Amino acid sequence: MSISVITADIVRLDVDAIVNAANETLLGGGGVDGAIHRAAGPRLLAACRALPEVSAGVRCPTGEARITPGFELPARWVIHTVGPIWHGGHHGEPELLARCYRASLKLAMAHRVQSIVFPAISCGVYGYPPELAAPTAITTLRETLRGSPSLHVQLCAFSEHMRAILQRALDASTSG
Ligand code: AR6
Repeated sequence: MSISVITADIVRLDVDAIVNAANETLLGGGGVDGAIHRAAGPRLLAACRALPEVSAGVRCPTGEARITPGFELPARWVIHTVGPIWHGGHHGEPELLARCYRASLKLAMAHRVQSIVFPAISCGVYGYPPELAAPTAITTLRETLRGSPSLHVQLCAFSEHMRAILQRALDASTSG
């Protein structure tokens, strides 16, 4: 297992799976979700729409994940997960964020994915402070990846600021 930090537009990456920071409808949105839908083409929206609703309008509850093909993306799969909206940190946000990483990795492993890239789930529109999200992401990945030596995980920043935060959290987790 390896974890590294990169700066990139996630839709351009030629890996087995990219993770989408979606919303519970799975019908697209702004941020990385919008970019992924634009790059994957309309079949992605059709595939998402075809996923069953677990309650009215909800195809993926917060903290869970779903998988679709990547269609026109270089990535073979898109793993859609729904991060928590930040409400100050005392509404279960860290556990829900950890569940996103766990659920996404579990789906990846079930599909024999060997390379996967995560965006900074919840750190955009959903308002999760990156300094708090990064250690949770990395700790959860490390715990979940124990025993999966062949999986390559990349954390994808979309700005230098986010890259520095992710790299610092990764360095802290290896030196500890
Ligand atoms: N490649 C990599 N990272 C990106 C890209 C990209 N192309 N575009 C944005 N980011 P956000 P959230 C970064 O808002 O906070 C959507 O409308 C971005 O800079 O995409 O989980 C959904 O439909 C930030 O660091 O996701 C939901 O309604 C990170 O990705 C809601 O936003 C996540 O920002 C989800 O909000």
